[in-house]
Amino acid sequence: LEEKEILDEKAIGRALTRLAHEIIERNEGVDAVVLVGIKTRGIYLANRLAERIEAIEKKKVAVGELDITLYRDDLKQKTDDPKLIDSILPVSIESKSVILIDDVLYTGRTIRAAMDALMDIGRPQRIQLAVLIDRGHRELPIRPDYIGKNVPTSKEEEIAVQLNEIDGTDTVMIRTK
Ligand code: 3GP
Ligand code: 5GP
Ligand code: MG
Repeated sequence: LEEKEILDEKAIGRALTRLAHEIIERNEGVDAVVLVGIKTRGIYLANRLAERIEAIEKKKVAVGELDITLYRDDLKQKTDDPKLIDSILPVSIESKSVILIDDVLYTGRTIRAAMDALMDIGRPQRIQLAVLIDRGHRELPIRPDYIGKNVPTSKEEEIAVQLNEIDGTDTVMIRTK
């Protein structure tokens, strides 16, 4: 097992600060923006982005969360089909710019399920995607609008994201299994 750090605490902080500025610029402010974090670590990233955006714009930004899980209703079924299991959205997403936030983007299947769920909940004006790490290997035509860092990986490698809120440390590592 081999492990290499690709982002330390400072680098994660700088990436999030840049993403906050990019989100504000691309949306001409944040009046119609709702940040939606995906399951565990995407939610902490969404909260951190909201803090930064609020510090820059002096305005509150709504943060929601989606819990999407790999769902297998048939063990013989080989394909992983992620489904929404829970959502907490504090405001209506009707006509809003919803920004989905996840720690790692891989096949894109989780994001597809997240978009499906949002469309069932309301009719956002647009959906954008922000990820801390894009590790490649997309299986769907999905690309992020905001990227912390592009990390080309092999399928045997894994990105380990650790965040202070749950892991007690801020680091992103690449691991060879
Ligand atoms: P997260 O809270 O950082 O999102 O699925 C449980 C956790 O394992 C999630 O952590 C998920 O992102 C992480 N994980 C790490 N590597 C992989 C992977 O290769 N595939 C999937 N589906 N989840 C992974
Ligand atoms: P997807 O393949 O649908 O893009 O990714 C599935 C889920 O697993 C997403 O929530 C994504 O963040 C996570 N994921 C995929 N690959 C990795 C990885 O290498 N490291 C981590 N930490 N999460 C991953
Ligand atoms: Mg994730």
